[in-house]
Amino acid sequence: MPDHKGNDYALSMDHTKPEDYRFALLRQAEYSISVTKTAQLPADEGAEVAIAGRSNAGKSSVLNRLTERRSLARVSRTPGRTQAINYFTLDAQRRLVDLPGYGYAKVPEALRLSWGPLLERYLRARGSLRGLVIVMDIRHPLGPHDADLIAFGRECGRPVHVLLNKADKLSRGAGLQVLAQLRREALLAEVGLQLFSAQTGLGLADLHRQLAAWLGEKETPTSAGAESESQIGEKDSRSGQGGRDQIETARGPSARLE
Ligand SMILES: Nc1nc2c(ncn2[C@@H]2O[C@H](COP(=O)(O)OP(=O)(O)O)[C@@H](O)[C@H]2O)c(=O)[nH]1
Ligand SMILES: [Mg+2]
Repeated sequence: MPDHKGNDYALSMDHTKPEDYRFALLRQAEYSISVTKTAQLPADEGAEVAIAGRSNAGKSSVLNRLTERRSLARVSRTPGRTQAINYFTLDAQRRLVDLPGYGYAKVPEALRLSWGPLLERYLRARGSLRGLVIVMDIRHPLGPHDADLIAFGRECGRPVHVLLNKADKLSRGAGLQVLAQLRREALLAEVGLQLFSAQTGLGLADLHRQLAAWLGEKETPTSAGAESESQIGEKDSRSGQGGRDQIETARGPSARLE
């Protein structure tokens, strides 16, 4: 995480289209447990959302931004926990789940092989898993590991929401171009896709809305006509919310996803 003053994200947000929705529950996040074996998983009840991404895409920074809790990233960096499934409790029934980073060359093959099956079983069988957030660096989007995870997640029937993180590194036009290009990928036909910046907070309201939808908060509708700054694709229907004009509900035949 680059240095931030405690409150500067509000200043760096785009005020031309105020998008200040926050799912307050996320601020309750507290580290609870690191899991390396299926048997250690918390009781499979309530609801949880998992976040994944290639190492260095900014997963820890996204978690920090999302929860406004810097200590969460520190937990994920603790040796031994980087290859674990890290749980963060939101309340008695809801959790955020930090999945191991992938595509990181320094991870020994033996480790990779040992957490692969855990991750696979988790994605296949976890009843309380409501959705998967996948963090990508917008400058290197949809690498082979990302594609594998999305394909596998979809195969398991998991809703997927992709963050094109570090959008601050590109001009707005260039960012939108990447978004439009990815929108045409068959693999992403039923996947939510948005620009994001853990550094500036771009797209944060959209991400909060997605998590609120998955984790079960009744959202108060935003003002009619408010448009999403970062999002043109969305898997789940979000009726009754602002920003619909910008949201193209992609519901192609699921047969397109093998
Ligand atoms: N410019 C910019 N840098 C970012 C952003 N998100 C993360 N980074 C930087 O990318 C690097 C990796 O971030 P980190 O959160 O540790 O990635 P992780 O390995 O996926 O957990 C760090 O140097 C971060 O400061 C972002 O939105 N914009
Ligand atoms: Mg990290």
